[in-house]
Amino acid sequence: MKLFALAVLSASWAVSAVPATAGAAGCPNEIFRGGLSALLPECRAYEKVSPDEKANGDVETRLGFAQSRGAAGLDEDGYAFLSYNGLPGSEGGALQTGNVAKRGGDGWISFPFSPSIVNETTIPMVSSSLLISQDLNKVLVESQKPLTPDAQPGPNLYVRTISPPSVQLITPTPLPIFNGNLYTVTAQNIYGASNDFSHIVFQNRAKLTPDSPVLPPSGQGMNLYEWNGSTLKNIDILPGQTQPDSRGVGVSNATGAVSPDGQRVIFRAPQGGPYVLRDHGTPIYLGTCVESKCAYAASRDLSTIFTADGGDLYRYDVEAGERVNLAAGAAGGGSAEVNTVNLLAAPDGDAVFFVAKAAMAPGATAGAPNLYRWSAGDGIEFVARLNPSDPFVAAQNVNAQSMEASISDAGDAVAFTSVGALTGESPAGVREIYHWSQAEGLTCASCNAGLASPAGYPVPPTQILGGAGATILSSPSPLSADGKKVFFSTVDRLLPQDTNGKMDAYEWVGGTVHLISTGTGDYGAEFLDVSPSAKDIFFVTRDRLVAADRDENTDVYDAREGGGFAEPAPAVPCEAEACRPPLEAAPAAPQVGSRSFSGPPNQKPKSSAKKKQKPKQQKKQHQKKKKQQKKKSKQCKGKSKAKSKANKCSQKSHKARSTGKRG
Ligand SMILES: [Ca+2]
Ligand SMILES: [Ca+2]
Repeated sequence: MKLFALAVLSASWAVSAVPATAGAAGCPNEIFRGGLSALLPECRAYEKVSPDEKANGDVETRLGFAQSRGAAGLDEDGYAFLSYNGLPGSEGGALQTGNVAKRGGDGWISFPFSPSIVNETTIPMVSSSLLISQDLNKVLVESQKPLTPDAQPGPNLYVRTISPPSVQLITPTPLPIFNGNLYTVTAQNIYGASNDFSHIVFQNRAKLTPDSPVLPPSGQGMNLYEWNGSTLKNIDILPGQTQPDSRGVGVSNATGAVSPDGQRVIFRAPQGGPYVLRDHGTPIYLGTCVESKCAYAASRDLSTIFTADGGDLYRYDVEAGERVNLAAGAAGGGSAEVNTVNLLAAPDGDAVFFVAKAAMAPGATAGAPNLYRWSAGDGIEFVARLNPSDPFVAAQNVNAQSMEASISDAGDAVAFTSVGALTGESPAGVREIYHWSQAEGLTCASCNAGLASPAGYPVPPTQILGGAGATILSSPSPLSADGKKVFFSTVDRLLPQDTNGKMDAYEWVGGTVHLISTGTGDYGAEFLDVSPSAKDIFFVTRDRLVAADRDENTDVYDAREGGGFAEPAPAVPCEAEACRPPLEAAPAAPQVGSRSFSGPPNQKPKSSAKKKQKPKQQKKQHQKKKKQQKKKSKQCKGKSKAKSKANKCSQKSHKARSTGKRG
């Protein structure tokens, strides 16, 4: 199959560096740190990531999906997000559409990538974005509208490249339509892809290859398919079988089911059987799991596989073909009682975090859910005594999000949630996010020490593990790759300057917490994701943090280290829009494709109950805020005459409270 150019995506990446200018306060980007940005730590400055024109829709709305999130991927200058109404010029038009924003010299530019969902026939048109590459340049999409000349009519899967624009068909025959598209692929059916998207593994009940069994649209069993860049194969044939097993069990792409080179794929054998690794086409059984009682975690390249099986912890070295019981002897002859729900492995496979009831290291309690770290160099170390209801102990390991834990690249630090009051800084039952590192021990990153009524950590810190791609629906990493910073949202007031009583995004580093959103916004903010270097911290808010944000819709923001864009000084300080940051230079025209939007009127999604769409209450609040702003602006107008900088009016003292090392 050939690559076909996509005329509608004619734009290409155009990224140039922002000039650095020495500033009075020591930040090279001081001239871009006006307004609310001046309050940020680490020379960060606010940048609006989502575009001005959003078809009067929100971005990053959940749209009824449980884990509908954007992703920073491995890109330092990009972010993938969902727009509620579709950006002008997007093919997707009406409903939820996927977009990638890239940072240019003058601002962020959005590239919509969702295919058309225009209903051209009596059959419901299907279009969904299923997986995005880590470089945010390739997207696996399903489209009922043919995107290439070689596509047969019907729902097909395609790999769409954003820049330079191209699209490639990967299904030789369309997914059958039966009773409303029951064969349709969802993000949960995607096992993953190689880094370059030349290998894509997904499951579907449809018979898409000659050797695949015919399965009814619903019921037991799945066919497991691998696209290898040119052909589609059924890879669900296990040793001793001549027919596809047709009962492969999904392993989420978020847990890294496909190696970066596409040569290794991990999946589960029939209904709770052992994990099976396909290594360069050869299936290898990875244990003797009974029913659903086993967990796995792997190095990023799938050369090291950890399994918790029968109370023990195993490490399988794929190159050597060796399987070692890491818990043998550690429990003093008895069973280690290793928890079979979750394992969390370091990307290089040299460390793994696990829970076990046996006391295997100093500090552990026999019979309790002890969180341990095993490493090649240090053996088994005790980390913390978890609560039995904590996600790492109890949440089914269907994907990386459910365990609510994240590991550093070197495997020497972990961030996780617990309701166990592990450091005594919050009442039992309040969920907090904890940080543990070999060097610093256990610390509560989100605890509200010394302040009354901690509300706890309200949103699960979810993550992208070492998989080859992150879905659009995947989730943020609460821990920086170097393991030194934790990011989260909380309604707790962790700093005196957080006065809004609303959720805000925070950064924890070295025992100190910093506000990343303002702490004073009417609507508050929610953390989304960080870039691998943690230079970019993405969050969503309805509050306007830069002058260029003129709408009541939610926007994705980046609190970027050394960031910010040039804003010309206003002609008259603190006049019409008093006390707001200076106006930003006109942004470059959004590169949303070369054709204008001409779809049908926007439709309401079926699952609208959970969406954040300007509820009446919020509208009222906004009107109230407008009045307050007017009032404040008058007050400020007076003050501004005495001030040299217009934006001083909105500034407040922002000294970070050092919480020190705890626990
Ligand atoms: Ca707050
Ligand atoms: Ca806005």
